Amino acid sequence: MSAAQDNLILAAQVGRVLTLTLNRPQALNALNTALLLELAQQLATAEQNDSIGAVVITGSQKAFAAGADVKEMAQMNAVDLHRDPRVQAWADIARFSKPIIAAVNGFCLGGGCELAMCADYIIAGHNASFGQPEVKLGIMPGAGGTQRLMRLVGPAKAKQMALTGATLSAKQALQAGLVAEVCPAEATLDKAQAQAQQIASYAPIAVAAIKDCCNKALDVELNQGLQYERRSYCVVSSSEDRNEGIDAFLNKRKPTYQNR
Ligand code: DAK
Repeated sequence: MSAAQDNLILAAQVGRVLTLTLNRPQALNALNTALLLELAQQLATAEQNDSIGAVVITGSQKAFAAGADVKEMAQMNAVDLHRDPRVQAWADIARFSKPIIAAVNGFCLGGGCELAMCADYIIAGHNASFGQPEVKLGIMPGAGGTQRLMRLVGPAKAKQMALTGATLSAKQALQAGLVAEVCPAEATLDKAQAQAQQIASYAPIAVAAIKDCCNKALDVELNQGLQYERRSYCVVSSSEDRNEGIDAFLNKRKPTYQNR
């Protein structure tokens, strides 16, 4: 049976925002290969769809995702790992060019935490808990957990989390810089969708360049990053939407962006 037939991802577009809901409630949304491939496929389609300006990824009230699927991983041998299709799916998810907000309630562990960190930022419900418990299974984070945690929360917290497998509460995750905002669990998705609609209402060329430049800052040293930003700024400034945005401001009207 194909992933699409399983409905492992529920997709719903409202306005310019696509919400993708992880849908394996019986396994606390554990990320099996089929689910990951379907998620990557949904994003690939959204990438080409100009009517989508931003994406929200969410799970259930109980779990954003409790990690990679341990039952599936238990069946994988070294050859399977060598040919692991999840690797490409993770890379595709991470390089999606439009903004993604992760709306996280409940367990956000292992690969679940890694997926949330692939988003541009995380909005968490009070009941959310974050962790990289792979070490407790004799393995280690395999989808960027060590690298992204180090950049988001710094060495002390990142190593404490990855080496002990301890979880952070939503409040602790906020203090550590892992999440952008904490709210009541029942408000998480609405809040993420509202912010995604706001972002999606802006000029797509500017939004994509901001995401790209912010990500670049994680890869290069300051001077290179500043040069990259300068070039991007010039490209964005040559867009028609730049003229529209400034003209709309000066004439006290709402801009209408054309993605040009
Ligand atoms: N995988 C598969 N099934 C899971 C699961 C998981 N990660 N987490 C939970 N489930 C399943 C449980 O087995 C149970 O199913 P049944 O036994 O009823 O069939 C059901 O979900 C409900 O779980 P519990 O009964 O355990 O629920 P509790 O509320 O008591 O406990 C829990 C919730 C989240 C504390 C507990 O389920 C738990 O500790 N889960 C495992 C958390 C974990 O260790 N996560 C890290 C997994 S390793 C890679 C990319 C990524 C990764 C690796 C490689 N490459 C690209 C190479 C990532 C690795 C990981 O994430």
